[in-house]
Parts: sequence; C-alpha cells; structure tokens
Amino acid sequence: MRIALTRGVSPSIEQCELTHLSRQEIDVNRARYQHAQYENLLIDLGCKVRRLPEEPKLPDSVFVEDTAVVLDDAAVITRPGAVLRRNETRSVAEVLKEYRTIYQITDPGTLDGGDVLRIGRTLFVGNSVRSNITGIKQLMEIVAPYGYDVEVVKVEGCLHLKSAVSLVGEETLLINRSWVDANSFTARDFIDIDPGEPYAANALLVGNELVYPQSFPLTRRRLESKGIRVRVVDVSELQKAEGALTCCSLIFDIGI
Ligand code: CIR
Repeated sequence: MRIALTRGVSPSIEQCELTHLSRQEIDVNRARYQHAQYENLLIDLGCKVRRLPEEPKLPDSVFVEDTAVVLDDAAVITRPGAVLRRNETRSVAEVLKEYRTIYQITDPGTLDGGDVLRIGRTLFVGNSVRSNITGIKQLMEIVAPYGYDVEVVKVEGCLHLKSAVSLVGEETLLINRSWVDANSFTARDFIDIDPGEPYAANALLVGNELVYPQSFPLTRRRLESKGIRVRVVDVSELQKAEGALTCCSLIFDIGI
C-alpha cells in the first residue's frame, strides 16, 4: 500500500516564509480547495491519504515534505533551515514512527526535505539556503548503513533542489539549468523547462504517473511532446507561498 501523508492548510498561511517571491494575498479557502483537489488526485493514483490536522500557528505546515526524508527502511526527521518551521516536525515523526525506524538531524545541522532528490539508491541533496553541509553529512551517516549514497549538489537562485530539478520518469529529469548544474546528475536524460516558466521544474512522480501544476503550460507541452502524460492540478494559491507539488506530501510504501 502507498501512503501519502499530508496536512491541512494553516489559516495563517499568509504569514509563510518567502525567500524569492514577494508577498501576495492568499485566499485560504481557495488554497484549501486546491489542496483537497491535490489529495483527491493522489487517491486516484492509488495512495491512501493520511491527513494531519491543520496547525493554526504554523503557517508553512502544509508543506510536509520539508519535515522528513522517508526511505524504504528508515525515515529521517529533518531540522528545517527556517527556524519558524522547526515545530512542524514532531507531529510528522509521531506518524512516521508507525511505519519506519526514525532518525533525526540535529543542531547545528539543517536540512529541508525539499532538498532531497532520490534516484534509486542515491540521494542528491541540495546545499541550499535551507540545508547546510553539517545537516547533509548527518544524513549521509544515517543512510549509509541502509545502502544509500549521498551526493551534494549546489543550488543557487531558488529555494530547494527540487525547485530546480525533479524526476519525471525512471531516468529522466526536468531541470532549470540556471539554478542547478546538470553535470551533477551523470548519465541521465534531461528535459529543460521553458525559460518563460522558471518555477516549472517541480513535478511529482507517483509510481509511473506524473502530477504536474496547471500554471506551466509551455513546459507541460515539452513533457507531452516527449511522450510523458501528465495529470494536471491547480496549486496556484499554494505557489504564492513558494510551495510546489512535491512539498505538499510525503509519499511512501508500506508492506514492502
Ligand atoms: C518555505 O519557505 O519554507 C515555504 N514557504 C515553502 C516551502 C516549500 N517547500 C518545498 O518546496 N519543499
């Protein structure tokens, strides 16, 4: 069975962290509607959605991806780079401990799950504004006994590694080369985002199905022209909080 762990949109989402975007009004009800549509799509794709209750005092808590790295055999609870997001992890750890052995990134390490791109047994980890080398080294030590390698990737100009690059097929990456160097990922196929859509590199692969944001039609055309069929969802309200598709869930299999 495949679980998608999510959390309801906080009523305080308008006070979210913003790094590269300027603040815009966020319609909380619309954000909630879009988030529910996203969950429905995950259900359609075979996931069992487990939704944590919303956290009124934690504006960014809908972005659960940043709180943990869930592997087949273990889960690493992060220490988010944004101080105000650190209280988001405990409730996620409580759920994940039902399914996985739990590890923890500790002070002075910082790590956001949005910086971790898993391809097979390799974890590519963005050294970004949120994830420092100490945190990445801690992750490396935790996952090595489980047979995972960690590769550090420099990220510049965007929030997380997965803002710049994500997996859209077994060996195919959707990439914005102005934020990350493609040479960091050897022997893989690339699809470039449309230059007019810099935020378009974040797609969510669920099994063999690709979930993609409605707001990037030009890049979507590029994906489709390569034979990749996408399931489109409108997350425009969550994008105003600098969130993307991968960050709204933690997806993992149980009974493996
Ligand atoms: C933040 O700055 O932490 C949130 N406003 C957005 C987090 C998005 N997370 C992700 O892409 N993994």
